[in-house]
Amino acid sequence: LELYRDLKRALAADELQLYYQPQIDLKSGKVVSAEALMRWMHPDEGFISPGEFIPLAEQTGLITKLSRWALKRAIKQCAKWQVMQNSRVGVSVNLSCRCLVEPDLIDLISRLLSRYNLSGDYLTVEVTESLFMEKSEQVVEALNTLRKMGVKVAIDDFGTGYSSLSYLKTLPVDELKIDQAFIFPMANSKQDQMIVHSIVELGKSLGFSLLAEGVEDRVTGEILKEIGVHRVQGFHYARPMPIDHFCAWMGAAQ
Ligand code: G
Ligand code: G
Ligand code: MN
Ligand code: NA
Repeated sequence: LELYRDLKRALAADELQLYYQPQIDLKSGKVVSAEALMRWMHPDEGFISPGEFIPLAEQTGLITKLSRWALKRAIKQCAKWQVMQNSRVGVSVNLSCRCLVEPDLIDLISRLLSRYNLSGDYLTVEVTESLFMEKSEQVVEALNTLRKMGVKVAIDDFGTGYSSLSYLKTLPVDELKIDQAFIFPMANSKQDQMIVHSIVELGKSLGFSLLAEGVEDRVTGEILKEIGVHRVQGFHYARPMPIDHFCAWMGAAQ
C-alpha cells in the first residue's frame, strides 16, 4: 500500500523516466526504432523495476495514467528526433491490455501525433498475446483504428502465451516480437533455432515483420540474420539507456 501511494505520487514528483533500447534492422545494420521502457527512481528505495511496479499499477488501475504519460513522453521524444537529428527512428511503447480499451486512449494517441506533428507510422504499440484471448470486438476495433492512423501493432513476448495460433489470421497486427526465452539459448540449442526458424517462416508467410529480442551475443545475431529475422534488440547491441545516453550512443553508432 505504501508503494501504491508512492507510485501515485511518482508521476507528479518526476521520479519516472523512459529508457530507450535500440531496435536494429539486420539488413542495413541501422537503428530503425527504439523501445521505450519505464524506470522508477524511488527517493528512498532507489531503483524499482517495472517488473515490480507495472503489475501493481495494473492491479490498482494506475496503469492508465502511466501509459498516457509514457505515450506522451515517447511521442514527443520521437518527434524531436525527426526534427533535431533529421532521423527516421521510430518508437515502441508497451501497452497493458486494459489500457487499449480505455475509451479515449485512441483519441489521446491521435491528438499527441498531431500535436507533435509526428506521422503515425513512427509509433508502434506493443501488446501481449493475452490481449487476444478474449478476442473482444473492442480490442479489434481499437487496433484497427490505430492501424488506420498508420500506427503499428506488435505482439510482445510472442510464443509464450496460451493462445492458439488461430488469432494470427484475423487480428490486426504488423509485427511479432519473438520472446527472449527462445533467443537466449539459441547459440547452443538446435531446438531453439528450429523453433525460432518456424516462427519466422510462419510469421513471414502471414505477412508479419519479425523481431527477435534478448540478443545477447554476436553468434545469436548471425544465426538470426541467416534465419531471416528482420530486426533485433538486445544487450549485444545496446542496453536500455536514459535519453541523453541514447542520443550520444546514436551519434556514435550512425
Ligand atoms: O525494462 P524491463 O525488462 O525491466 O521491463 C520489465 C517489464 O516491464 C517488461 O515486461 C516490460 O514490457 C514492462 N514494461 C516496461 N515499461 C513499460 C511500460 O511503459 N508500460 C507497460 N505496460 N509495461 C512496461
Ligand atoms: O516484456 P518486454 O519485452 O517489453 O520487456 C523487455 C525487457 O527485456 C526489458 O526490461 C529489457 O530491459 C529487457 N532486455 C532487453 N534486451 C535484453 C537482453 O538482451 N537480455 C536480457 N536479459 N534482457 C533484455
Ligand atoms: Mn516490450
Ligand atoms: Na518482450
